[in-house]
Amino acid sequence: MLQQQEVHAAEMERTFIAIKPDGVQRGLIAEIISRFERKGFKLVAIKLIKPSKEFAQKHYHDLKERPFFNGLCDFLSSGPVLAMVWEGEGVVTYGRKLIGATDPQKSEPGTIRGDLAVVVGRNIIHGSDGPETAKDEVNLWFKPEELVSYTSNAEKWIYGVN
Ligand code: IDP
Ligand code: MG
Repeated sequence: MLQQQEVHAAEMERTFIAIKPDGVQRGLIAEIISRFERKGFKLVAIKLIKPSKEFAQKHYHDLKERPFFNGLCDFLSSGPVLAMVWEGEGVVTYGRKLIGATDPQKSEPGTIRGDLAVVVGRNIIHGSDGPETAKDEVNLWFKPEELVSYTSNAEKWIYGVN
């Protein structure tokens, strides 16, 4: 029989979240991190990097046939990106909800893109779109030793597990 705490640990998911150069340049780092933190998700990795164009092309490889691919990769590699891994129950799906629709014109108010962005080409944040993509993106952006496993004191209050 799994103990309640082991079940809890097994349910933990991780997702890759990045604040793109426009979000960093506009001073929105604290605002965006705060939304994930206040929800109850746990930060397990973070770094500020300027990815190369080749790296950006790898990250967005599934979009390589799209007309905006080249501009998108130029943009991602143009400035600092704040790369993060967040952990929590349902964090992949709910992270996307916090972020809002790809086009900020269609994002609901209350979402990050809905509140803080206006056009699709400058929508300030990236979030993995599913559990498999999340694993691939975490592995692409981070080495295993950059991921920090720890118990947060708040967890028993967030999940109701003793
Ligand atoms: P997502 O970021 O919501 O997952 P994707 O379809 O994966 O959206 O597209 C990746 C990124 O490509 C978007 O966040 C946006 O910055 C950019 N993008 C998507 N569609 C367009 C477009 O029609 N024009 C310009 N840029 C786009
Ligand atoms: Mg996507």
